[in-house]
Amino acid sequence: MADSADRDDDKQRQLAGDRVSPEGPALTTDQGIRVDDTDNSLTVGERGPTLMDDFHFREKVTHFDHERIPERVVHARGAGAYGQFHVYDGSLAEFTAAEFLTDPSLTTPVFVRFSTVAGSRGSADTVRDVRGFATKFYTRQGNYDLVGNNMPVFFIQDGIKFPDFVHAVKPEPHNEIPQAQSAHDTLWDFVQLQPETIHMMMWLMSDRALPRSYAMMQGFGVHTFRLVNAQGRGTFVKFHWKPKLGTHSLDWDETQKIAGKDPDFNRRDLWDNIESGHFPEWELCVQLVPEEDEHRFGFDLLDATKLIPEEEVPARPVGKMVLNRNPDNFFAETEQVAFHLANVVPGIDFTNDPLLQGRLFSYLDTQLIRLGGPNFPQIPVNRPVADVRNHHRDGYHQMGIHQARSAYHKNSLSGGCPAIAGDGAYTHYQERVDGQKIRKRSESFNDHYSQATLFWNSMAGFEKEHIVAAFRFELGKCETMSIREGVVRHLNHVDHELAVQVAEGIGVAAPAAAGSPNHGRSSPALSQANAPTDTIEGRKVAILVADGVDSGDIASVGEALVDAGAVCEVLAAKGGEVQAANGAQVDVTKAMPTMASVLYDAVLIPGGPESVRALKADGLAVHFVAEAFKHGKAIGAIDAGIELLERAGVTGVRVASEGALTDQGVVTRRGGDPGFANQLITAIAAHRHWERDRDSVPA
Ligand code: HDE
Repeated sequence: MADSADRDDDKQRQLAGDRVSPEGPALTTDQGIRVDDTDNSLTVGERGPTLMDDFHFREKVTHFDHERIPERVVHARGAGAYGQFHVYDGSLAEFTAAEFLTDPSLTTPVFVRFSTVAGSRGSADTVRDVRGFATKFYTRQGNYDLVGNNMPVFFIQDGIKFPDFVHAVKPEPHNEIPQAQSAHDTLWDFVQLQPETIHMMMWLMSDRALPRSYAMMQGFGVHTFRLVNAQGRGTFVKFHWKPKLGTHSLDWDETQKIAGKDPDFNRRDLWDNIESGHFPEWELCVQLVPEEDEHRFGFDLLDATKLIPEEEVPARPVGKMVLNRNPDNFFAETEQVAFHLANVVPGIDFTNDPLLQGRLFSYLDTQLIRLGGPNFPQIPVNRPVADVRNHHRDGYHQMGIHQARSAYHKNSLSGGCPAIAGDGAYTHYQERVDGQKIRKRSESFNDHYSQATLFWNSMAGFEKEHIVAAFRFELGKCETMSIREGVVRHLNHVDHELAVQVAEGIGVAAPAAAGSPNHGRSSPALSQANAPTDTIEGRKVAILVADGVDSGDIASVGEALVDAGAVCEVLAAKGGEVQAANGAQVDVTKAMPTMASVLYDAVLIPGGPESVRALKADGLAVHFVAEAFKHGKAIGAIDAGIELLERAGVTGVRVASEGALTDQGVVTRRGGDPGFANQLITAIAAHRHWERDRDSVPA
């Protein structure tokens, strides 16, 4: 008893910055020497020089001086989480020997890191960029890394072009401007001279580059890989992750504002959802192509600038991944995690995609410098759950104490250990390859426009508008006119109307006739407008209040929203509490000046004439509603709350005269109507209401 009381006392003293008892858990140096003062250097007298004797000072500052490691050359900014993968029953045993893809009784732990590509570690989350989606499966057969993106194709076809591409998209070398932006001359110069980029540029200019949440993002392995079954038969495979919450994006204007209001927007969303038990979920899907069908497509399966339309080869769901645990330490886990395309388990193999082959070299190479030597697989987040035994020795940061005398194969001194595996060993797919050594791109890689056209044709009207606006913005920032013209020439081979619309916005002469005829084919699976929209899980709703609010509205509607999985926050002019019309105290979650409508998915304005009068007189509240309307968000307004809509310039929308009514995602109610909450839930689940006349709203 006395012991635990002492420990409690120690804890209290520690919190107060005081000393602990002689046995207590005190601050120490790296050598375990207990330290009694970490706030004052050792000096000669109170005002004299600091002494070299102060080993604690020197160790503390030296360690600090060495805290940074180089950031990733690409994908520097990221956020990660742990979770689990389960394969479904009726698995892939016919196609692969990978145990984690065939045994439904297994729970495979995973670590996933999401990232942006171009920006530095400290850049904003919501920039226009591709998102990395890298998954490490800690399988019993060893680590398998699926290192993908949120877009199914890539900018280039051959790994040898990667340094060129990255140098073009990164900030320009003379002035390191712009940070994490693709709107600058060097990128678009690369694009105009390298037309294989065009399909991916269509994706980059689309809403896919602005994900609302990592949990609302698809993932793609991009390359064609190979599954190999126990008999050694191969099947081509494309990997897809499909999010349970559907695939949804932010508005471009909104992303730019969020970059200032909350640069950690996506990272925070991932963290908060896991902390509050809204665990993000994806289904793993595979597109399988028998080897004998390799040449049945109008493009080359080895060309990473092409996708296989899901209408041609369905994406078959094979398992589910849930992310349910945040890391304990960002640096130790998210920063030090090392993914590598070459980390494969038996049953999964590569193809001769020249981009994929380039990646097989790059990842280990970059990690050797980034993580300071060859022993980074020993860092906890990188360690396999499978046993590791080999003859690798020494090197920087070696953590193992190898006891065997022989570090070579074969040996007799250690009983021949470790022995060579029999069953369960990785065996490479026995593909027959012969040819001459040449530097030449296959002619089957030459069609750079058909799939860009397919993508364009598949977009809903609002998605096309966003793509045109994005090209106008990006090319409008290009200072070199000939680069703008060059890109328009390529777009004219994608779709004439697209090229004309872009040209008109950037001061370039519109092409007179189409560069190539539009083939007219589309793939509905490519449009986010066809994404499921039946849940509001993880959506954030702002409830705007002031003194005199109708607390009954907050309670009844707020409860229904929370029950449906949303997060509701009460915002008022100041933090603390407001007094409801019935005298009750309503806790304020956040003060309005610290937040903004761009940080929420929807707004609710409860009734209460006095509250609404105050909100109408508050510019921040008025702007909040106007901006939410401009960004197409669901808005709910009850009784007097409807007046705030009018004050915010929300016109051209029908509002309820009695009962509940939804028009263009604006849900209004006068008097009691239990249907209001459900209508608001439906409006939020629809994600955005692009059909509104948004341009006339000055927010
Ligand atoms: Fe990467 N890529 N990449 N990449 N990549 C890296 O590896 C590279 C490519 C992707 O969260 C680097 O450890 C080359 C395609 C993700 O830690 C580096 C080529 C796809 C991540 C590298 C490609 C990706 C990386 C930088 C062309 C989608 C972040 C730091 C041959 C399928 C992983 C590192 C994480 C990271 C090289 C092309 C996805 C330099 C040479 C295609 C998600 O090795």
